[in-house]
Amino acid sequence: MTILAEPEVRATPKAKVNRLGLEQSVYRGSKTTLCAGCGHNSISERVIDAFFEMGVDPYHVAKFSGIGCSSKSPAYFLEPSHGFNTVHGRMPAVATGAALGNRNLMILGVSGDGDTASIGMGQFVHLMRRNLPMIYIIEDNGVYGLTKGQFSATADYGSKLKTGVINNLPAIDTCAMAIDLGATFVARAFSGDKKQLSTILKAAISHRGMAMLDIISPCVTFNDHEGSTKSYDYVKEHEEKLGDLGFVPFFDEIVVEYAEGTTKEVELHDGSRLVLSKLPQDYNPSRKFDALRLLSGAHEKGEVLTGVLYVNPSAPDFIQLLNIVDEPLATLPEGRVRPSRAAFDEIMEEWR
Ligand SMILES: Cc1ncc(C[n+]2csc(CCOP(=O)(O)OP(=O)(O)O)c2C)c(N)n1
Ligand code: SF4
Ligand SMILES: [Mg+2]
Repeated sequence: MTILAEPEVRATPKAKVNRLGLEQSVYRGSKTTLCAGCGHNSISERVIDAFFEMGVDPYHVAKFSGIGCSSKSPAYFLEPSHGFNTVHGRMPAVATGAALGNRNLMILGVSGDGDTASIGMGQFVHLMRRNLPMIYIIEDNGVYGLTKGQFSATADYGSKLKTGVINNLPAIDTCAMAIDLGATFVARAFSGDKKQLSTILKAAISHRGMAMLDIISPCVTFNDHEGSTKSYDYVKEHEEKLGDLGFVPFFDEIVVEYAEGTTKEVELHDGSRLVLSKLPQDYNPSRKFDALRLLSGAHEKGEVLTGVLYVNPSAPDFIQLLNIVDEPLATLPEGRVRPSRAAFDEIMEEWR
């Protein structure tokens, strides 16, 4: 008689879940159609990680973008979230409307350097000064990638296109502008620096107010060659980090060690802590002037200063300033948003 061996019972490894019980796959999106190696793809991966790890409810996120390769990115992450791909440079107006219409949504905007600093500049500046609670990401490659690589307004003076054309116009620094105008969390990162970018994204998720992140994101097709100051090689060689970052989410008990005397702790709106270390001695992330001085100094040296440059967790955001009701406007019944006949007549009477 043949004795059959017992089938081997193997436990299937359980997928890791976050504090909402969701697997990371829920935070993914469609397969990317961007070029292989595009910095924008790395940013999408970090967004997936950060939203998963922070346990953000993807059903309460609304993604907005303009037009460009970068603006296509929201299709590649957070599939269950609301999404609105707007007109070129007009994302801020649409995102503002959504934020006011439903204050319970977490607003995430993704733009490009062309979408923000050229056609969208008028909308960008007002968005920053309003301190709208949202995360605004610029995937910054110094070119209009989607339209075949013309210089954008963030291209550095003297940088060279693949065609040999030299940029003879000064660059716009979106971080310096955002700090000056009133954004309350401003950072610069590099798409290839996984650890730093994840930390900055997680801190931005915890901030209440405008979190503006300029992420240098090389365009491997039109702007990753010798002579470009936004290529992988150039940024890797010239990146100057503004301290190492450690972020401790409020629901996680990770203990991070920092060298004595070289740390600066910032309490964010929700009580999470952002710890910056190895800062220059006189650096304080709550002082606008210091951030602007450092940015300007790095720029003069041809360096890319990365890190959280400025944080102000106590400034009122646009929704608080408008003093609108606590419930999302979108859920108010008609009886509360439409004046009664008598109230309407009274108003009209005042104008007689
Ligand atoms: C009103 C309008 N003007 C011009 C264009 C052409 N256009 C499409 S994308 C783009 C620039 C995109 O550059 P950027 O925002 O830097 O995105 P990237 O592709 O580099 O990620 C331009 C000029 C357009 N689509 N609509
Ligand atoms: S053209 Fe440039 S920006 Fe657009 S997907 Fe390709 S590498 Fe990315
Ligand atoms: Mg671009």
